[in-house]
Amino acid sequence: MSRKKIALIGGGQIGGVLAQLAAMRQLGDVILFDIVEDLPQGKTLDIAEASAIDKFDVSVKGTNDYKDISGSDLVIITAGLPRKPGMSRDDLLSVNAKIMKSVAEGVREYAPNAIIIIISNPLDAMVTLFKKVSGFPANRVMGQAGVLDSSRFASFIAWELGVSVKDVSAPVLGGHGDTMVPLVRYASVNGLPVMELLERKYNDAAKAREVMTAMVERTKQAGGEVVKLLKTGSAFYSPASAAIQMAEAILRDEKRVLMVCALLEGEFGVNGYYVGVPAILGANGVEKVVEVSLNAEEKALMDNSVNAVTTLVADMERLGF
Ligand code: TXD
Repeated sequence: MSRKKIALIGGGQIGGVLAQLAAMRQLGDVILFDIVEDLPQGKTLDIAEASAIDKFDVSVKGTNDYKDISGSDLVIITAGLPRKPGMSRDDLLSVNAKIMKSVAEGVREYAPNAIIIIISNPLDAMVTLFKKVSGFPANRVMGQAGVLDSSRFASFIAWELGVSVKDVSAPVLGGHGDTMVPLVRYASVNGLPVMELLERKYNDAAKAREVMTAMVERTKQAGGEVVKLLKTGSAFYSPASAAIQMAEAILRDEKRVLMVCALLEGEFGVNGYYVGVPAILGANGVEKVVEVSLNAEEKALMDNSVNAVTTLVADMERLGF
């Protein structure tokens, strides 16, 4: 079996960590693209020079030329500006849309058969735009947000309950913004409902609800919490880990059920919009959106989040994209 090829578009904070993780997990040969001269070449040289220590023999190279992404099986896109303190993800819309359009044109020309994972913000709009400009089928164009948002929610639950985070599963659906929907009812510690464990811990249902509400709010604001601490730029280790989990599921055809920003065509009552939902990821990309029932309260939260996505997409269209 020949080695897979992974192109990373954007060689900034997330792009650099992606390159290192992809190499260390030997997912395939890595090509890191950026418009800044020498930056991707410098980062990849640095990473490759650790290959004797970390024992990987995939190649890791940098480029400023789209030609070098030819033949890629998978493309992960982080090109675009990150948030500064006080900015919302949506504030990045016009500048990042312009960048995403040029990236989609480059990828369409040189990697027409690749599966695409988009990370750039505002996520739901950037995925929509890439799909539109590239004309790629929906199964090959997706966004990363839910894996990270769910990991953040799971981390807070594990820390609160004093249990291994390996046992916590805590899905977050919806758009990648303040309206995201952490699904409390489906959060579990190895199948055991988190709410019940919290109620037993505090022996007080009201207190348990209060603690859960605080964790839900922290999850929604988790990106901003990191932005505020870093002062320049946004989270980059965890978004890279999240996208690598998706990449691995695809490249190794794992059929994992992960939270993915996928095009909905009727599922969850939504048609024609990219929204975060559970989906099976395998060799064909998004192989199936997995539907689960939502109760009235969850459905209202999901509708609210979908509304935020449709408004964002309308704003982008008004800007001429
Ligand atoms: O979970 C998620 N989806 C996210 C998304 C979590 C955190 C941050 N998220 C977003 O990812 C963030 O808001 C940004 O829009 C992207 C990338 O974040 P990163 O922290 O990596 O930003 P950097 O370090 O500024 O890197 C962006 C790189 C930088 O090197 C630019 O030179 C490059 O993008 N860039 C381009 N590359 C290719 N082509 C073009 N046109 C281009 N323009 C800038």
